[in-house]
Amino acid sequence: QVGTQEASPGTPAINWDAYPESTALPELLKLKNGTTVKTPEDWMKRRRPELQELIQREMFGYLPAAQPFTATVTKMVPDAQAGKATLKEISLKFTQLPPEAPEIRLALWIPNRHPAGKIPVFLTLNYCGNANVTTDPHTTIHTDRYCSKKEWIGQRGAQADFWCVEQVIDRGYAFATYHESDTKADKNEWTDGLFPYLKSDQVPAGSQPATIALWAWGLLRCVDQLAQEPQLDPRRICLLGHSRRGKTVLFAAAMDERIALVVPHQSGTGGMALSRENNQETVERINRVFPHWFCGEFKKFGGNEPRIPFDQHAVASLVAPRLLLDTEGDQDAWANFPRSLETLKAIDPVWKLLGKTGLVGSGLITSVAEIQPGKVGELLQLRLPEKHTLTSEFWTGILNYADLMLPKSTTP
Ligand code: GTR
Repeated sequence: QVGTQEASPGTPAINWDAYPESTALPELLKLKNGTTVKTPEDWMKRRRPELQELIQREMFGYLPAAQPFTATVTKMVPDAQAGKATLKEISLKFTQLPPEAPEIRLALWIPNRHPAGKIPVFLTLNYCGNANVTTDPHTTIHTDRYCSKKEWIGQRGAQADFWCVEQVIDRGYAFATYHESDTKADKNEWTDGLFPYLKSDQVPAGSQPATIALWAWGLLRCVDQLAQEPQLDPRRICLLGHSRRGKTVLFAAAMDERIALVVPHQSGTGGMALSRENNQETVERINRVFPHWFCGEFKKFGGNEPRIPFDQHAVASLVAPRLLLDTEGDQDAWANFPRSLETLKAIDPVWKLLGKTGLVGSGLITSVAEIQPGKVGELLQLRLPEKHTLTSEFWTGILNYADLMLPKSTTP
């Protein structure tokens, strides 16, 4: 089974010749065969697929193929959020998987008042159930899925101050979310969720999709649905996740070009922070404490970071030429915001190659007021005086950035 100690490839099988040591970051703009990447086409058609293959095989496991589903609206409330939004609860049931395979329960709030045209949407992955994200009394409470924080199971609005759904709605954005345990519980067990149905005999044990890949897969199925929603703008689908879920949204956006803006909030090791010279959470520790997040192959790099044939800059580079807003708290050292800023610097040449601005100046701003036309590019770190959490002030920055940088609305 992937993610267990047995799944780890183990030292004897590792041919370290295939993983030459380098403390410098592996080059992004060079193909495996040594050819320099010179054109946008070289990047998009040749280098990007190479890196996608590498990060899946060695770190996240292979993202399973999309699955067809039927989308059933299980609840529709036109005056949710005190009349400000229409709540749509949609069950995604996978038609080619056995009937006992769990469905994904997507909750979607669409603002009732918004500027003319199609509506942009923020999609998020939640920790303990859709009813947690808002105090809105209409959201269905589910208690049948795993959450390590037991007191939050079924607790309406437990994370309302964190998700700020009303603020998002007031700004004319839709808000969508699903509970991670629909696809995979956050623990080192592999019998629940969708893993039993999505693992593949074609994939080696050490590269089976691990938890983060399964969560990302679920988000991408939600994107399948959101892109079909007649009121929503498929060109303005934004993804936000916090911490382990920040790692997840970064991977999802790396794999799927439909994501216009990704916000890996305080994503740390395995997310925006480089693994090399990471003086906070090491690869050894993350693999030991959370053996189920990354695939078996990734275990061999614990204590061997210079052997990783890529680094997190390779994951983040796959978002090019789209928008990547790295939000950090300056009291959240564990997430390693300096090494995340290094990632932004390392990937900037890719945006420039694709004809984009990339970073403006150092790429770091420390207040929301600095989000102004011409002052920020597609790559930005917004670092606020905060701990390891999401706040209304972060949302203000995220929404201001989205207003400024997303493509303009398409008319319906
Ligand atoms: C920590 C873990 C981090 C981060 C965090 C979280 O314990 O070391 O990588 O993911 O959990 O998800 O809040």
